[in-house]
Amino acid sequence: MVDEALSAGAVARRLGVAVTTLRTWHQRYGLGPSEHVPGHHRRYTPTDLARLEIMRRLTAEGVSPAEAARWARQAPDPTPNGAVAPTRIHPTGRDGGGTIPVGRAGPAARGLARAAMRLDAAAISETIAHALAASGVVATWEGLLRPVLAGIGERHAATAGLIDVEHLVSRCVSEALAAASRAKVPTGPARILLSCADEEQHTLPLEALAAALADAGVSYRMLGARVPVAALVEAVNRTGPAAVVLWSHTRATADPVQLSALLAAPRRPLLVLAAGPGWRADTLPAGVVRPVDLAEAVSLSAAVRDSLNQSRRD
Ligand code: B12
Repeated sequence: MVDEALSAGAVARRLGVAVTTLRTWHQRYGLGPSEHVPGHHRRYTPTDLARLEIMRRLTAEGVSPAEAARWARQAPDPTPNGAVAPTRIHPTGRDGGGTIPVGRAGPAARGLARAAMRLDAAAISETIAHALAASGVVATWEGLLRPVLAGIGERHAATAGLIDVEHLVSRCVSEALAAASRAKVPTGPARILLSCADEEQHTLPLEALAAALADAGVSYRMLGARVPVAALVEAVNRTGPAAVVLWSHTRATADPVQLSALLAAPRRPLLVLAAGPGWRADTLPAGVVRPVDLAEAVSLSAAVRDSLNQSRRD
């Protein structure tokens, strides 16, 4: 039993609720961890988890917490012989009437998707912050944020709904990535310029890149969303970056003229990266590089920064 018992943080992530919510359910309604190993914090058993899943589902459907707790406590033990309780719940009712598909992503992504459907900002933020601290930016982006963002996009495309979910999750992701960037501000001149293409509002991938660069000790300057080409060229001429990463998420914002303008700038950067699914490989001007993913964008940026520093030393 001890092997299957979970910490409060692990249970919160599986259920997609905040740890503070678990604490309240424990203190007010007696739905706490029952496994006690001397010298350790109490742990949640599969039976505790199953009761909490009932609590989460009923409160999400609008049942009062006191009433939901009564049902949860009375529920027959669903895990005879210590079998692990199922953790996959298909939200209904107040959860928004559906799920966000996350493919083969792990339990944290499923927890994040559930929290997103409930518009539970505290749980969303806590899940992301925990993943960033435990696994770093690149792994959190690929294993947690990307699957959930892509799932939201998929559901939105199929139903035209979930705009509230998309906005709330975007905001929580931005805040968490900004906090991660602030926690590790690199020293040295900012040699990498990050910018969205003109009229491009999808900034999250660039924000992930910023946080990953901070993690890797690479200084950058971030211009953010919707940068007109004249302003971009002006920024290049004023700051002389070694690399420019220009993000386009959709065909509508992927005008290759923006890339040509960078290549023609008086202080032409050593490297121009056309990042994002908007760009079409066959329309890119010669000399522009297209990264395949976040990790490659980070390593190309770090490499060009290093080669510039090296040539300045020689
Ligand atoms: C969040 C979101 C928004 C938020 C953005 C908030 C923000 N601050 O970024 C808001 C609400 C603003 C928004 C607005 C719109 N959106 Co939107 N949005 C999304 C959503 C759900 C996630 C975007 C994201 O961050 N994706 C990140 C990952 C999941 O994308 P990816 O393509 O898999 O990325 C991989 C590659 O690009 C590759 N890669 C290659 N090089 C590099 C380099 C780096 C650094 C990185 C990180 C990755 C990378 O690796 C990535 C994975 O890491 C997507 C769904 C989706 N699938 O992307 C829709 C989506 C992109 N949006 C869409 C649309 C239509 C819009 C709007 C036009 C809606 C409207 N009618 O107003 C506007 C566009 C406004 C504009 N002009 O830009 C469509 C685009 C369809 C299309 N192909 O043209 C999508 C696909 C949703 C859908 N299925 O309909 N959106």
